[in-house]
Amino acid sequence: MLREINFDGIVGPSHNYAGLSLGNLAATRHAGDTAFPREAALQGIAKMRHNLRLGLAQGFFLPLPRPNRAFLHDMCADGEFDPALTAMAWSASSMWTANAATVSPAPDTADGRCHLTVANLVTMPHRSIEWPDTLRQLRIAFADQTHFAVHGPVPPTFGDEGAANHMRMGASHAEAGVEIFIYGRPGGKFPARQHEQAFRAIARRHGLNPGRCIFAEQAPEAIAAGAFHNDVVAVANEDVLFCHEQAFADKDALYAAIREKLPTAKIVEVPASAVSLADAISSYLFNAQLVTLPEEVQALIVPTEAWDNAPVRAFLDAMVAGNGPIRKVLPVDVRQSMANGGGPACLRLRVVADPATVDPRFMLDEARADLLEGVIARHWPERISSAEIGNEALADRIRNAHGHLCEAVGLKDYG
Ligand code: SUG
Repeated sequence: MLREINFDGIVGPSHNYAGLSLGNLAATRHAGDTAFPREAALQGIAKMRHNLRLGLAQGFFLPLPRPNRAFLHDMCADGEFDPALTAMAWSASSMWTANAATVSPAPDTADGRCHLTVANLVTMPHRSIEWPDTLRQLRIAFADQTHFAVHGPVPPTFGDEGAANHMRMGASHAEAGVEIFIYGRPGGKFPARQHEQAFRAIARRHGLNPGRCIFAEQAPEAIAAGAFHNDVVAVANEDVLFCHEQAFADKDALYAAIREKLPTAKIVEVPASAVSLADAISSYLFNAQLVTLPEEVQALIVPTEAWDNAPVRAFLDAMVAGNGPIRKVLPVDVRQSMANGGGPACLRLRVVADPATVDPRFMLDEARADLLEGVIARHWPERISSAEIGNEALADRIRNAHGHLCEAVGLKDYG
């Protein structure tokens, strides 16, 4: 049976705050802070357990091998210490699996398979080095070619950040959906990471029906305010779109296109008068997981930062008290990831598929959550300060921790 499976990225043992992402205000603000990789990874497992207990299907992806020695070698920087390049090679940024790939589930595609295109992430150097290892992992997890087609990246001239800028709406997950691709236009205060042509290429290679695709521009003011991905200002699930009033360049045209293709669509727009763009971005209200619970109601899984923000809380209380399509709000604590600009939605990649067709080593249940927790508690560094980035003994410890995790889940060769 087709279900939505959320694949969360396990926070890697090299998690640190290096301030690598221009336009990502949280990451910039926390540059140089001491990070707590063990706590970060345990927060991630707790979020997965939380969602598992709601009756949702949960999978995970492994952290990528770090430090990335091949990158330092390619940059001829393996002989001498270069702080900027070393920080890139050490980044644990693959935890944000919403940027791993763009996913078009089987009901939407011409050949009836679920198509995944790994994101090239070219705009940020530390993220541009993720895709080869991510692709290797996707090809293991979704190796069943009768159900999945896993594609390499689109050419790097066209920046692609994957599912973080992609929304899918439909009557239910298992029915043909409307795929909505949000891109940015360059020339603003901060980089527009998602290029329109990258998404148009993905829609073609996934075999989508052009009549069921929408391409729309993200509001330049949203990018300038710190919404470096669309999932910082909007999230969709089945027939519900939850978004900020200032998320899109031409919201009326977008809403009309959605309603034309999906007449039952419900759009929950948060006005700037209730929650300013600045509050939306600092609280990550929209970087939430909007999910359909087994009892068929929709719930919004928000970061605790959203719950603690007064105007956001007032909006959420009124929303739940009203008769809207989002019936529950459930806060989760992912503070270590949040400080790098990664909320609950950044940490997961949604794949609509039959869980039985996915390599079982990537699926989570309570026993495997225990296993992951045990490895993390034993091997993840407790803290990493900025002065320690590049330390050889710590690098060995990180590689060793990664090796233990791969071995524990039966993916020893993914080292
Ligand atoms: O690409 N942060 C990530 C956060 C990604 C969030 N993902 C989504 N919105 N889907 C980024 O900006 C910061 C790393 C550092 O500075 O150390 C970082 O890469």
